[in-house]
Amino acid sequence: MNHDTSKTLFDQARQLMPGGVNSPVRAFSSVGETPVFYERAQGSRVWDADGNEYVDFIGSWGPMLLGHGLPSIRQAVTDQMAKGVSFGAPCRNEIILAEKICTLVEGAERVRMVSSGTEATMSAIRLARGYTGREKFIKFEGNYHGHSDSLLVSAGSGVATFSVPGTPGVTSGTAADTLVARYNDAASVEALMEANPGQVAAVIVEPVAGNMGVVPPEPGFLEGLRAACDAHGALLIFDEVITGFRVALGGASARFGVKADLYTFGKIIGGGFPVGCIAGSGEIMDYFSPVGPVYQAGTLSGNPVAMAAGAAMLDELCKPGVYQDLEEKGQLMAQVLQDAVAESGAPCTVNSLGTLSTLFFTTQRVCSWDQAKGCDTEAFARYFSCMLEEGYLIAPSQFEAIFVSAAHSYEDIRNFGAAVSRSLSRVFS
Ligand code: HOZ
Repeated sequence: MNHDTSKTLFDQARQLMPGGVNSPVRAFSSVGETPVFYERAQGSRVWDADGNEYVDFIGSWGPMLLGHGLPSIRQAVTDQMAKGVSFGAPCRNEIILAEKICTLVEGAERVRMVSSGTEATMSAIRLARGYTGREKFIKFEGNYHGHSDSLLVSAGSGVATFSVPGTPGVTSGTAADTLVARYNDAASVEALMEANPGQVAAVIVEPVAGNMGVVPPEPGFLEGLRAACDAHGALLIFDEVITGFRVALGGASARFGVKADLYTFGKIIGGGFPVGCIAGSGEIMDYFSPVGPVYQAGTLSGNPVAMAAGAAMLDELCKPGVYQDLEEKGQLMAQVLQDAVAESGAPCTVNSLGTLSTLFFTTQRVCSWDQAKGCDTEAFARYFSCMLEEGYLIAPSQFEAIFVSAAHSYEDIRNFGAAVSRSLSRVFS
């Protein structure tokens, strides 16, 4: 495959942007490759600047749950563009999207729209602190909630990919209020609550971890968090930026039957546009300004074009059969990955939940960050290069998910499995 144009563009980009990118993981540096410069995308396919075609299993890191270039989203966006692109003022589209989210997510009575998942989680923590009058909060090692200061402690995703030890620029004072527990270990949360009595405002968790690779919750883990929060007067925040409207129409909360006090959503609720939101009960949400004292704001929050795209996306997701189709394709992905591991004899393990999967380069069962971080990331990098050469885009990191979309055909997924098998055989030959 020829990548000459991407290489030239990357050289230009590096002069103009740190590392040539606007977000670290997409630089491909951890897998020793030059990033592919996308030219266009449609359905399950992406074409790069050299004209190469790929089957896309990154899906813009989640929002392309139904594939690229959905006609209804394009139409909604075009219609709104003709009426105005940005208002910085209330508009009807905000109500339409907010109403859909409140109908679909149990316990969501109000939402605050923002422009990214990072903003959503950052604001949810601030809201929890304002509501409880407490300063500390608990997060899990290997979970990633975007890049706001207090949430970058022991984070997954790019922070884990580049082994960033603690980020310069985050003060020790800020980090001191972030308590870190072990994922899938509710007892570690209970211990932190007891060691910090009356001080913990919230526990924030990815209900299915997606940023240390995919790690589903063990039975009882989410229930344990709910119980610990109730016992100690803290709020439970589900960061559903990846899982929301993906693992079920009502998100991970609906899938596992555990309610949080606050939810954060992103990616999918913008249909590919920059949108996030915080959702919860009226009692808690009304602590946000202008009703309550917790300040939170944004000119682009509730942007009319992004709201139109998000509403069109949720309408698509509400059509009959969508989640059954997604679930079946996700199961097939898990199966072909397991088959590839068995055929190649590679020392790998597969984790999956619905349309989210990760091929871990370890023989251990992975249910915690300790186990995930022990993976052979060099072997992953060699596998990544083989898959790129095979024409597949997967996240350039061991600590991310393979995203299956409704636009993938069964054949796409079976062919992917065959490519994984060939790649693993090459890596471990
Ligand atoms: N937040 C995404 C991690 N799952 C990656 C996107 C990025 O960091 O650019």
